[in-house]
Amino acid sequence: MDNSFKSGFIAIIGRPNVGKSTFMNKVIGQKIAIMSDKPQTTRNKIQGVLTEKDAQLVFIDTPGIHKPKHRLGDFMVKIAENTLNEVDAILFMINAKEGYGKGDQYILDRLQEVKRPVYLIINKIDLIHPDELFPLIEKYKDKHSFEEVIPISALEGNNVNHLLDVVKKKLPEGPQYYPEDQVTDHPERFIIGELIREKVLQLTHEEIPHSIAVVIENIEKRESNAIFIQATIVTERSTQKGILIGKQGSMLKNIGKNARKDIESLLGSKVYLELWIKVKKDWRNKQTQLKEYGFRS
Ligand code: GDP
Ligand code: K
Ligand code: MG
Repeated sequence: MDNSFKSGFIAIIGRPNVGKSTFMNKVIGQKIAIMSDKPQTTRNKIQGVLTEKDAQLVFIDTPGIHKPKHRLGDFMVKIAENTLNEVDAILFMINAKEGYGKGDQYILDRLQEVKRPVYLIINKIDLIHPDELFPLIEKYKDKHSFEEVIPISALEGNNVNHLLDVVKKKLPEGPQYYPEDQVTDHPERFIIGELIREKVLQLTHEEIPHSIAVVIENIEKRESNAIFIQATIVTERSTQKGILIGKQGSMLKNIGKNARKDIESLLGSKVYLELWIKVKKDWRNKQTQLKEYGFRS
């Protein structure tokens, strides 16, 4: 019998929207990475820690790897690429429904220089017929020497435990990096900002989702166990500010209502959320603003 404790860092990479954050939350059993149907939802690196009796798996949800279009995009891609050489395993995730594309080739080219085991994770198998799986596997097998190919549905949970077993078995012996009750490396303040950003992503369209940042100004515990939070949504133009406020404030009200629910379940207490909107022209291209909003490389 093998009594050793195994541990390691596991990067999840793949094109935008293949389901990386969904997978991470499923594994951790808690919402620590926000999800939406918009590409570039995830901007920072987020670690999710899964601790078991005999192992600790530290998953790293990276921003998608893609060709950058502005400084923020540059920052996001750099984070994803730097991560690859520091980890013990890489999960390269694809969308079963979309199949092979240029975006995958861009990532596979980057993987050429990386000497780490790469697992091909075919996600969203709930969306395809089983017959479609084999040709898909054949297509990708030519492109890289994968450690193993594992089809899953991150949303429904199919085969996710099998994936964990396979990856765990091949991790090196190692220490428990984090206490067993810690599920993420980010402070609550960061996740609260992300949950607010997620609601903006889910409720708005076109250029709005990518043009905003959320700054948590204040978190205060008040008597009676309620938590009072003030946050600012930063946007690039006053027209965008108008959209975010909505008719008679309806949009902002909705963002606040939905975010508050998620924050309450994160913190386990009653939350009062006060949202403000501020315009900062072209913040995504300004180094000082990027730093101020927490994007440090
Ligand atoms: P990311 O950009 O790779 O982090 O992708 P997200 O986790 O944000 O997911 C993008 C979209 O795909 C969301 O709308 C998810 O609900 C959806 N999604 C993720 N995994 C699955 C899955 O296994 N099946 C289906 N049908 N949808 C999924
Ligand atoms: K997404
Ligand atoms: Mg994501």
